[in-house]
Formats: sequence, structure tokens, C-alpha cells
Amino acid sequence: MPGVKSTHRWRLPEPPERAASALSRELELPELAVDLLLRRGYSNAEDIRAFLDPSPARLRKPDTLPDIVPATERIIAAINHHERILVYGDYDVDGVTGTVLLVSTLSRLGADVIYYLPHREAEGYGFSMKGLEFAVAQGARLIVTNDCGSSDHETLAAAREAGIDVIVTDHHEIATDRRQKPEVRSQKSEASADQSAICNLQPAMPLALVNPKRTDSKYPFRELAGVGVAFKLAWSVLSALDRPREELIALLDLVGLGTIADVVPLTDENRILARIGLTAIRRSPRPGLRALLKVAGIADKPLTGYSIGLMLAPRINAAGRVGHAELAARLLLTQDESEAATLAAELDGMNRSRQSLEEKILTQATRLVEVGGLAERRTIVVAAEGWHEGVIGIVAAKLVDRFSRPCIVVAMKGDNGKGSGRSVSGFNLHTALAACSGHLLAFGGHKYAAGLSITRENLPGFRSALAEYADGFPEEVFEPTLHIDMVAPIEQIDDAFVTAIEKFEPFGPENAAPLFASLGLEVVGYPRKVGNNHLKLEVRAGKRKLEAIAWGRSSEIINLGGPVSASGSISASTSTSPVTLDACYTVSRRTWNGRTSTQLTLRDFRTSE
Ligand SMILES: [Mn+2]
Repeated sequence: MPGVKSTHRWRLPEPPERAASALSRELELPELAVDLLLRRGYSNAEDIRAFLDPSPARLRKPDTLPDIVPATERIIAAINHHERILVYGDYDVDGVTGTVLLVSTLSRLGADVIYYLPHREAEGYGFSMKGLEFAVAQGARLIVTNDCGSSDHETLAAAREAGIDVIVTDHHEIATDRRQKPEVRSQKSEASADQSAICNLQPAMPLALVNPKRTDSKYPFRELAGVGVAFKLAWSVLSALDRPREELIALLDLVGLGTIADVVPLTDENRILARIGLTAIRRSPRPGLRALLKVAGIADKPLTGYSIGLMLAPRINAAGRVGHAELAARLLLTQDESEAATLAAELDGMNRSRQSLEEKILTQATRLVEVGGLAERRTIVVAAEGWHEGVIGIVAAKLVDRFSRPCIVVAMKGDNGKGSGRSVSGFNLHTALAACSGHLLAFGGHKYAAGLSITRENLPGFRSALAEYADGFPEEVFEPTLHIDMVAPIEQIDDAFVTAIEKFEPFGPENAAPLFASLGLEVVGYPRKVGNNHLKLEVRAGKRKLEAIAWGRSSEIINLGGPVSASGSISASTSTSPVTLDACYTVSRRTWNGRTSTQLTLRDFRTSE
């Protein structure tokens, strides 16, 4: 047998600095789990307890957020004077949940409140002029933005002209250079002349700019999601009005959902909001959220970061990607069960359209990369006419998975294109785009995800400049690498251990699903193919035997001595000794036909030397 080679470089962890045994006894947790927590920087019993069982009591009061006091006072004044308030949000899950959170809180307080969400393609990200015009037409006296607005100096100035007060609540970096918008608006041909005129304007300050990323912020945590900031504002208003605590607690489903979906670091307060959010989402009083859990097929399953990020969030995002985000907001706001069911079904349909668009573009983009030899460079830039802007970011993410290097997908429309990029750890995409900004009309974003706009004639120059910039990095940044948390004997991967690991949920940035490695596992019986191209096998070490699955790796069956065809004919194995594997995997529990068992999900494996 030729054996199996690993597809990734395995980075093994340093040996632990201290023994886990004493803490393991004190906390009544498996030693292997405590060992893992120590490696992740939870160094004492109190830290570990706070991580595994986060308490809402540890959430910070909103008091030290910048401008929270004037924002709170202005909202209360608007309620008292029956002024119309418009909540201006965004089209992703963070923006939609934040909008719903503010709208439902304000209307419960008796405010005259309406909302507005921008259209992804027609308006793009940010506080748009069209939104402001809508506010004027509707007679709004106060606008509260959510998840956007920090850098929209032009619209803020126009709102001031129109005599409307604006409270910005946001979590994006505040751009001082107009070209560094968090994402890019649609480019008009006269945009450049337009922009230079605006550059000379002083930034217009809103009435309040509630953003923990302000450089003068005294708030100790910068990484709240947009919905997290909205939650703090709601908290401040509710407590100023001495409202019952239950009204604040009733918002935890929305905050949890938006926080997990927005891929912010799940540390500090985000860890608490995400963790208690899992329970709050399951028990949500919102008919729309319950209906959505149902169409996603996860209504009666324990929620995880995975099920929220990959089953729930895409259905909410689908509205903004292929239709209008307003549909998702209506779903989360409705009190009517049958309307909720109708809207959830509609979102589910939109999600299917999104998927098929995405598959089509991914196939085309992959072919462009392969035919054009684009993967020979350390960065990939693909562009084509007719690609749907709403899904190019997801396609870029899939290309990164496949090619292990930063990828940018550009949807061309005539002479201009809008691009969306994703990156690998160790390569800050925003910094890279800044270095190549001479070739771009505009760009914005952060470390791992960014957007840009570019002219057709600048594409080749941009492609070369980015590749040249990437040449300054060490080779290993562009090699597929797995960072293994610990080498674990599978004898210790028992029920108690998996139960402890489940308490680490939800997984996300800075709280990744723990990755284990075990060496020299014996393959038991014959590996088999399941589904389309997945590989199912059993592995053993000592007396412990476990099921394992490797997604998309059924072609390795022949190298593991398993049946080669669906008819079950067995490959002629020339070796009589059992095949042994080194495996790199995550652990989970799976229930099948009422029986629950532990399963290893292999991220990579190789036959042992
Ligand atoms: Mn956000």
C-alpha cells in the first residue's frame, strides 16, 4: 500500500508548563481537559470556572462607553417628547439583530420608532444618504445607527444640515482617511472628483459616537460586536428608566446570535454573551427565531457555534445577500406565529439561491485559478463579469480553504469591479491592501476580511503588487498548517472529557474547537465510504476504540486497506500487519438511532512511519 500523506503541516504544541492533577481534583474535571485549559491560558480555578460557566453578573455596566450618557439622555428626551426615532442598521446578522434589539426595546418603552436597513448592492455598507432621505421623509427627529456610521462623515454632516440628531453605535475602526471605509460603496465614474471635495471637509461629529474602538474610549474591552454595543445602549436606557431586569435579559438571544455570527473574538464579555446566548436562543420568545431554528433543522438539537454560524446565520444573511435584509428584521420582530413560519420559509429559499449562486461562482473562480496558474503566486486575485456581489466574500473564504493563501474575488461591472477578500493567519489583509492602495479606488476591512473597488485596467498591476508584497513574508504563512492543541491518548477521550469540552462552546475566533493529535492508532476492520465522498473508519489504541470520520477523503480508502468499490470488493492488501495512523482531530458527540457516541472528526491524517 502506498500509504496516506498528510495534507497539512502539523504544528505540535509545547509541553505543558505545569501539571494539571491538583486543579483537576479541585474542579472535578478530567485531567486532560484541565491540561488543555492551562495551555489556553486559564491558569487558576477561578479563571477556569468563569470560562466554563460564564455568569451574566460579570458583564460590565455600560457607564464607561464613550458618549453613552448623552446618547441615553437624548433617547429618553425623544421618548418623552414623542419624537420619531429611526434606527439605522446593517444587512448582516450583527446589523439586523442590533436593529431588532433597539427597535423592540424602544417600542416597549413607548417610543415612536421606525427602522431602515440599507440595500447591500444599491447602497452598500454604511449610513447612506438614501437612508437619511428616508428619515427626513418619515419625519424622524433622531437617528440611532447600529453596526455602522463611525466613518460616514458625509451623511453625518448632511443629517446635521437637516436638523436631525444622530447617535452612532458601532464597533468598526474609525477611519480618518476617506479611502479606508470599513467596506466599499458603489463607485460612480465621477467618484474621484467627488471624493477630493469631501476630503477637505472636517469630519462631522454626531451627537454621540458610542464605539469602544474610539481611541479615547475608557471602556476596557474593544471587541464587542455591533449588537453588543446596541445591547449596552439599551441597558443604559433601561436602567436610567428603572425598568425591570427581565427586559434586559430578554435581549440575550439577539446579542448571542449577532455576536457569534459576526466572528468577533470570543473572549472577555463576548465569551459571556456568546455562551449564555446559546441557551437564550434555544429559549427565545421570538416566534421568528423559533421558526428559523425549525427550518434549519436544529430546533431540538443542542446549539453550538457551528450550528449558529453555519445553519442559522446564513439564513438570516441570505436576505441581505440575494434580497433585502428587511425581511430578516421583520422575521425577528414579528409576534405572529404564522407570519414567522412564512418568513422563515422565505429566508430558507433565499439561502438555497445563495448556495447555488455561490457554488456556480466557486466553480468558475477555481477554474480561473487553475487554468491561469494563479496559485503559483502567494496571493490569488480572480475577477470576472457577472458574479453576484452578495456572495463573493463567501467564495473568497472557500478559495482560502482550498489554496491556503489570501484570496480576493472581484465582481466586474463594465470598467469597474468590487472585490471581497479573505486571508490566512499571519497575513493582515487590510495592511496588505493599504500597501497596494495606489492600484485601488477604495478599500477597507480588517485582518482576515476586506473589501475593495478597482478599475479593470488596474487589475494586473494590483495583482502583481499584492504578490510582490506577499513575497516579503516567510514561506510558512502560505503553507496549510494545523495548530494542534495537544497530543492526546485516545484512552482518555471518554464521556467526561467530551462533556468538559462541550462546555467550551460556542467555538469561534480565539476560542477554536480544540484540535488533538494521536499517533500510531490502529485502523480496525475496513474503512468505508459514506455519503458522497466521506471516509468512515474505526481506530483503536489499547482497549479504547472510537469511530472517526474524514470529510471528503473517501479516496484514501484504497490506501487504508478498505473496500475499493461500493459493491464491497476488497482491495488486495499485500501487508498483513494492521494499518496504523497518526490523526489530527476534533471530538464531538453524535446521536444516531437514539444511541450517543463519541466521534473523532479527522482534520488530517497520515499512515504512521
Ligand atoms: Mn458588525
